[in-house]
Amino acid sequence: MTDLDAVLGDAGPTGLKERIAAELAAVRERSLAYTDADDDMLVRQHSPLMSPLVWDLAHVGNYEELWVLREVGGIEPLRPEIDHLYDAFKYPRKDRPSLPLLGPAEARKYISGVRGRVLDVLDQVDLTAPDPLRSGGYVFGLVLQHEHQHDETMLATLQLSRRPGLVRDGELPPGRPAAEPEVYIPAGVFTMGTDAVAWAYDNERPAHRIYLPGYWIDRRPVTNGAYMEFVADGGYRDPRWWLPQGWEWAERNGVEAPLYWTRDGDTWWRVRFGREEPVPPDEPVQHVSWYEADAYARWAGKRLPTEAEWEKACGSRTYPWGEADPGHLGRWANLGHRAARPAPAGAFPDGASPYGVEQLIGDVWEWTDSWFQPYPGYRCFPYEEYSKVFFGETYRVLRGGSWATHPSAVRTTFRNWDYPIRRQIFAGFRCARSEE
Ligand code: AVJ
Ligand code: FE
Repeated sequence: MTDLDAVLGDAGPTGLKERIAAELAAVRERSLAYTDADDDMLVRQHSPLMSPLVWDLAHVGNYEELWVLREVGGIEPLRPEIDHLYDAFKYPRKDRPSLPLLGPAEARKYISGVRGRVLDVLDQVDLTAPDPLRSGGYVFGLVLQHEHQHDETMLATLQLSRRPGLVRDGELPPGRPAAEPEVYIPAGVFTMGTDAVAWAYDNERPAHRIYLPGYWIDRRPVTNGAYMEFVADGGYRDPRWWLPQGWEWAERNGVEAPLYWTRDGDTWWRVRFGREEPVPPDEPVQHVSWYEADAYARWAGKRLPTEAEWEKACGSRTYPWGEADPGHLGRWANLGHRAARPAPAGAFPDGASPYGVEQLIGDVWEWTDSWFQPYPGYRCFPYEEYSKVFFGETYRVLRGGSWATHPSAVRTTFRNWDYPIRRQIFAGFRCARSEE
């Protein structure tokens, strides 16, 4: 059971409330920054894969109203007539532009109204109450991480829009060559998942013991330069490397390189938030689907790691580097839209795990060879539509967060998932191989 005292920390409930209020302000500032554009940009459909940005903006407020105001605060619905519009299971993303959605100004007004009342609930709520939604401020962690996840989704939509000037970039540390490209993880049992991380989702629980035979794993994510060798070697034209459904997907969609890449002579270019630039060889490859990652791994005589292998390589700590909060010290990982790209391979030696595996957290979400399934002893909380309805053999698991992921919405045990054909997300991978 999560240790409440550890959650409350030395500053106790008051301190935790201050932290929650600060994080709520920070995430809202982020959401408003990503939607600080003309109305047409916010209401139009940039891709059938994505909602209009104004949908995400109001949806995060509606979600916050559902869980904090109604579920915990017992407050009557503010605008019950709009609930169905922002229920992610009612209307698929491609149909949302045609819905009578709140316009940008109305959406901002609505979510600001919700937030004002949420801060009142935060003031009154007892964070030491036994109720699992109140205890340790779980419900606030739920809405915080939810809004940050939609902010990352909005960045993927902004990238798809190819509109320049809307997404700021930033400085990143330089990369450095790797001593050894692979790390050996010896056979043995480790603890997967968590019972201790206060705001961990139900799919990260419970902590359970797993035995893994010895295996090798790449020290860093696969870089653009390495991926270019696969492309140059005809990787996209050789069905040997592809699962049949992956080969069929690539053929049907004319996939010949990672999304946003174009070739000009011998040079690969990419469009990044509306800017054309040469693809930097030393950055982790991004915007590849699970099928492309799997094909590359096979071409390299390797495979994708399972999520258990990925998590073990982190060393069974909240973060590979320990407990230190990634938000404060940028020396551990490239997170929270510090820059609008992955950092060069080798840029975060201090973020390495006890095994010496690097850049596990941040930069690019990493595809694993695992389907999104419940852990033994999984208990659904607080609702089925976050994890449970996605379990099965439809979605592949991604780990580690990307450059666009906020530090509060990622950790060693955090599990993301998506269709294997998706590549508009900030996803890359690293390879593994079994002991002979
Ligand atoms: C965990 C990123 C797959 O975006 O569908 C947002 C997160 N869940 N609103 C998603 C989520 C509900 C979810 N992923
Ligand atoms: Fe959502």
